[in-house]
Amino acid sequence: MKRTLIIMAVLFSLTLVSCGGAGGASTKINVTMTDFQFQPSQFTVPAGQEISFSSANNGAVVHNFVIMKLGTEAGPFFDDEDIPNVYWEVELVPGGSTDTSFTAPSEPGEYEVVCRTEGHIVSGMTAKLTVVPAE
Ligand SMILES: [Cu+2]
Repeated sequence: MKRTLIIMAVLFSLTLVSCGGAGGASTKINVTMTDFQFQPSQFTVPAGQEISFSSANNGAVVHNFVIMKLGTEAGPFFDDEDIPNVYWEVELVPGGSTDTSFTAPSEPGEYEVVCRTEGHIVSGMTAKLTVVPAE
């Protein structure tokens, strides 16, 4: 019972946060990967919607766009224990690009995005996906 209340309080505060700056929700993500950055590194999408995802790897090594599940983070290094916490991911070889899509998480909140290639998180290859309630 107590736990339920805490979860509800967290969800409520997340709702307040997203109402504060929810202006730019989009069903399109267009991101460039370089060594070692996502550009841009902040995305806002509506919950549960189909999101078209376009990306190019302009770097010299393999990069990934990995969305972690709500409430999980990969930490400084992505390892085996992080695999069950992956919500969605795509991998691009150097010079590669993709046009694909995924379904946005149904739960509003802030989701961590990382590149799982070894050493890239500590090199700064992280981003934030904000999921806001669909209208
Ligand atoms: Cu990377």
